[in-house]
Amino acid sequence: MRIDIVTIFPEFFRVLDVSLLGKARTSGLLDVRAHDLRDHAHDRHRTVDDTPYGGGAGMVMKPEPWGEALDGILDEAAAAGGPGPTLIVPSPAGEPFRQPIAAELAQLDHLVFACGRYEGIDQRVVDHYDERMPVRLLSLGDYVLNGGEVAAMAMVEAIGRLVPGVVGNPESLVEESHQDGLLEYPSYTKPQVWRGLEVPDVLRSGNHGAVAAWRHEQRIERTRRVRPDLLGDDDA
Ligand code: JCK
Repeated sequence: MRIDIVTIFPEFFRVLDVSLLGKARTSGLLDVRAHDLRDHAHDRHRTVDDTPYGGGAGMVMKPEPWGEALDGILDEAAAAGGPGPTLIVPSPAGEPFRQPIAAELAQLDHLVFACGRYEGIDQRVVDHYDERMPVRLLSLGDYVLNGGEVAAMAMVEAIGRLVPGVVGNPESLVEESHQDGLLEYPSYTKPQVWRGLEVPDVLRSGNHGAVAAWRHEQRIERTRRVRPDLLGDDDA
């Protein structure tokens, strides 16, 4: 999978070299490239923002550098042949990014992330590229970030680990795909007693049925406590 990221902070994405995805990158399974939007701003100060039409606080990202940067990526993809890319725009106004979307995007050959800053990107950039390629506005969650970079990083990690061969243990992915919308059970390893806290006896009983039942019970109890919405038990 090829992933292009357009941002005013390309160095931010160097952290991907040291994460889980590092090996997949060097082996060529994942080809992630960050591009500096300012390379496509041609005034002396490499300006990428301007004041909002209609007034209001803050600045908005100008469309021209985005047009030049994204056209460059689209032209290169077209020259290489193969399926065209999908554009992902992290946005507080986007559709919630959840596991089924990660799984869907992991099937694609080429993703492009447009990371905004300030109050976001001129809407015409989304409207224009929506006519040329699939475009997804996605939100990491219901809180406000300073820009799209942290959201893009989380999405790249969630999508990248679902690309076949990227995660070391495919059994973990199979187990995940059979998940039923409950939270996980708590995990324990050695030592048996740590700072006076014991591993639950049932986990050392050797009784696989009892272990499975206990874990299921724990999952339901945890979910009821912190995520009643997942059980349809919330009052939302
Ligand atoms: C992309 C710029 C900063 C901050 C104004 C008025 C709500 C607009 C995101 N889950 C997520 N939270 N935030 C983002 C995100 C934030 C971004 C950009 C993604 C580009 N910013 C910003 C405040 C406002 N708002 C009411 C926000 C933009 C994702 N994904």
